[in-house]
Amino acid sequence: MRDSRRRGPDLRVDKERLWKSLMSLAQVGAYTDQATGLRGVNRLALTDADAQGRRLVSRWFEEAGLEVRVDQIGNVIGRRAGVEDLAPLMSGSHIDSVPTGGAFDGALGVLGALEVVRSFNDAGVETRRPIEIGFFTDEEGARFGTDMLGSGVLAGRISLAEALAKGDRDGVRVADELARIGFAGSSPATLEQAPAAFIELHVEQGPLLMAAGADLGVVTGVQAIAWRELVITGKSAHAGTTPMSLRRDAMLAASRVVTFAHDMATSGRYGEHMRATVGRVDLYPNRVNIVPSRALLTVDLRNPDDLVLRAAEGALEAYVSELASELGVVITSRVTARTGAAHFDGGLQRLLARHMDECGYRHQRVLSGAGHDAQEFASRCPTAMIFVPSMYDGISHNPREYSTIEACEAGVRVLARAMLELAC
Ligand code: HGY
Ligand code: MN
Ligand code: MN
Repeated sequence: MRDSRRRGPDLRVDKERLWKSLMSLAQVGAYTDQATGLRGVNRLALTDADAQGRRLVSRWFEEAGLEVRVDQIGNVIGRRAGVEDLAPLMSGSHIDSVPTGGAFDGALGVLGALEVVRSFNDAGVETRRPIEIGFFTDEEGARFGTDMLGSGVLAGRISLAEALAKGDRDGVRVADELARIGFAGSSPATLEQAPAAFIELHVEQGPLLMAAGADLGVVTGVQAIAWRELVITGKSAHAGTTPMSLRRDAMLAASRVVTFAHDMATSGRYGEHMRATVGRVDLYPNRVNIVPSRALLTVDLRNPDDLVLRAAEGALEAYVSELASELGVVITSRVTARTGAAHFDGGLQRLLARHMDECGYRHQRVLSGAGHDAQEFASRCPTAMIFVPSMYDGISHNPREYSTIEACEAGVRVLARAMLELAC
């Protein structure tokens, strides 16, 4: 009898089937971007669009013969039994998106892992280890303010209670949204058994691989990330009658924070890779003839080095308290997300690089500027990521996000080979 546990050279992955799944999922939450006229994706976590995507991908998991479970934070994991009852090999990513998302961010990692399972099924592959593939709740953090929420709970970094209690800008809670969309699962949101390994496929969302002429990236780790929410309280006043010296202008304070953060990132004092972004400003009353009394703004700081990031955070906090007394406003600051620099497993990196070499793919090591679910697993098991090049200078969190079918196929082919080796 043919050895059903093929270690064989190459498994055929079906790039057309992969692409069809990617493009079908991209229709869920699709919108036309005002600025570019491009079709983008808006599947904010736990919205109806996310729920529709969840149901679609869960059905695909079932059609691929997976035993699907939903956990208490809404993570959805499909299990393919192994010949032996060993710790599973895991792969996956997210299908929630930012409001101006593209077809690939997260989706490629989930549907690429599904394509591996479909290819194993086609080839009659049996693996020693069970294989588990999944999508994790609110990886983006764009709605509830904390990124890698579902995978952070699963890996034990965030408590389930804390995650369920998180609210969006309208005060709608995670727990209520999970119940509303029917994804308040019952399976424990804990890794009772740490996976044997976790591998995530993802688009680079940056320019490095294309610039280097690389076909794929072996990800060395993820930079440190800290998100803050600042609330600035001043005093509303008449725009015409209030002398400049008597104002407590929340918008002026907010604008000073924006320039401080930008100058901090471009000064070189925190290294060449320091990043600072004020992505959200909510202003009140937000009317033409009233000095703003309240500004809520978010500050996203990132650096490859944990200590340097902490120093930058300290500088921001010190600036904010000086600014408050200078402008006569009150400023509160709350950390809403924080993940330290993550380092991926060296052995798995070498395994991925070997498979890329055997397939003839040019590759290079790359540190991820974006956060990923994989970094949560890195604290629990050997973890690695494969990057697929992003076109158009790596633009992402923008409908222009694009990777070619050949690049996606290359990523899935290496993922399949690595999973076959690790699961057999
Ligand atoms: O913000 C990030 O790095 C990721 O897109 N969640
Ligand atoms: Mn992502
Ligand atoms: Mn993203």
